[in-house]
Amino acid sequence: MGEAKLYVIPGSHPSRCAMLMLERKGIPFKRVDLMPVISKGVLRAMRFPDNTVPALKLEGRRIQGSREIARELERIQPDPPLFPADPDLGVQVADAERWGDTFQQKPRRFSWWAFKRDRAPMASYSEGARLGIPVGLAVKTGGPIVSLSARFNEATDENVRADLASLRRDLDRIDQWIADGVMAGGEPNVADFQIAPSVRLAMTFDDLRPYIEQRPAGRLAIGLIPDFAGRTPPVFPPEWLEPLKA
Ligand SMILES: N[C@@H](CCC(=O)N[C@@H](CS)C(=O)NCC(=O)O)C(=O)O
Repeated sequence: MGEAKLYVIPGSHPSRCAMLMLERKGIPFKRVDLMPVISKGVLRAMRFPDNTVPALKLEGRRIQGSREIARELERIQPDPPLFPADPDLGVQVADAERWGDTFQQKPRRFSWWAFKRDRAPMASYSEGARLGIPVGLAVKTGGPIVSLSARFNEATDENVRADLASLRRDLDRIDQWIADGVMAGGEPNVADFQIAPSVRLAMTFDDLRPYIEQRPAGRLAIGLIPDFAGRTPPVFPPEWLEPLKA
């Protein structure tokens, strides 16, 4: 097997999902760190079909998207499995994974909304990354990247406030999957790997961590990813956090 190459953006939660799955499968890979926005051009130039990370080059094939990568890894290296053998559980896990793919958008929007207000915390998400330029410089000159990313991801006040208002329900749903053994049921599965990085990214927000860390969802995220880089000090208007308190 030629060396796998995984293209990521520092702090990107689906990128972390792909890294976790490659590690779980014991497939060695080289991580290539890209800057947001610039990543799009690089991936196109590399002849990937789409312009998002994670993007994986594996045995000459180009696989893009965390869910596609999960399936390809399972195909080439069935052990240890990412998908449960039991068909009923398999359906539930696949449903949770699909939901997790859309849930990704919330912590993504939180990040871009926050960086639009203050770029300084961005540096902490790039700890250990190799971007080709010093992280401090990337952050200093990163205004246009942040504006564009906030726009691409519709990180508006209205959307972020709504995302926060529904976050408690999302966490309840994840906790229920954990209670039902769909997630966190022993060997980590594809739903764990898909959802935990999103929860973990949300936990890098000082505003959100207290509402997540004591929950089963929070414990799962910390357990699978103890070392997620990044921290954002309080940033959301307090009234936007009210629904989390109820
Ligand atoms: N649902 C896709 C989402 C991929 C995605 O949107 N990735 C973001 C980073 S988290 C990206 O590449 N954004 C482009 C950019 O920031 O310029 C997956 O799971 O792979």
